[in-house]
Amino acid sequence: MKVDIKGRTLALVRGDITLQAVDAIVNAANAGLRGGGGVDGAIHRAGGPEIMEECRRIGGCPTGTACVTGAGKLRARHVIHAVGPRWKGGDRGEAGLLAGAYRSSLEAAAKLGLASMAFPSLSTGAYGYPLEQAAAIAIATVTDFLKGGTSLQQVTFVLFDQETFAVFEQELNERA
Ligand code: AR6
Repeated sequence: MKVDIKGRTLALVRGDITLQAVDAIVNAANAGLRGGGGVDGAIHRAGGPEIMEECRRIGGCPTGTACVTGAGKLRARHVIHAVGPRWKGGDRGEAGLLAGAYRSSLEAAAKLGLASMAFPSLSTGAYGYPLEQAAAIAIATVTDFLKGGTSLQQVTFVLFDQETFAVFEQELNERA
């Protein structure tokens, strides 16, 4: 599924983000940039050890922000490590932190002058963020950013499972 936002494309696909041929893929990282399971594990496995070496040099990245490394053996040129919040019930600033993780990633890509990037669904796996609420924040934050004018020509959400894809699709249909 694709929608046009002021001449830019917002796309949703089902798949594995490590296989995407885009300028940058976004990782669902932790604040220590220590690696882990889910998307993070898949990216470090597929990209090889150089990405972790760079993460260790950076040392960490606060929740609600994003940090950039190279992409090792991946097809992408950069990995943007976005740190979404762990869900703690919704009254601990989670919504602002999740929007911040998406916005910081978009800003980092624009600062590098990139044309294309791909996001997974941040925080909705191990971090337990309710899927409908997270999808609404993800779609709203990316849509607002693309409306503002940027080097980015295409942003793709690469969603791993059918349920996540369906919820993002419904959210985008409601906003389109
Ligand atoms: N491509 C795209 N999406 C994927 C892939 C993949 N290869 N693998 C999993 N997903 P999660 P979080 C989906 O847990 O909730 C890690 O240990 C997955 O189905 O990866 O932000 C980190 O180190 C789900 O929809 O990220 C952190 O400690 C979504 O990606 C912590 O987990 C996010 O799930 C971050 O947790």
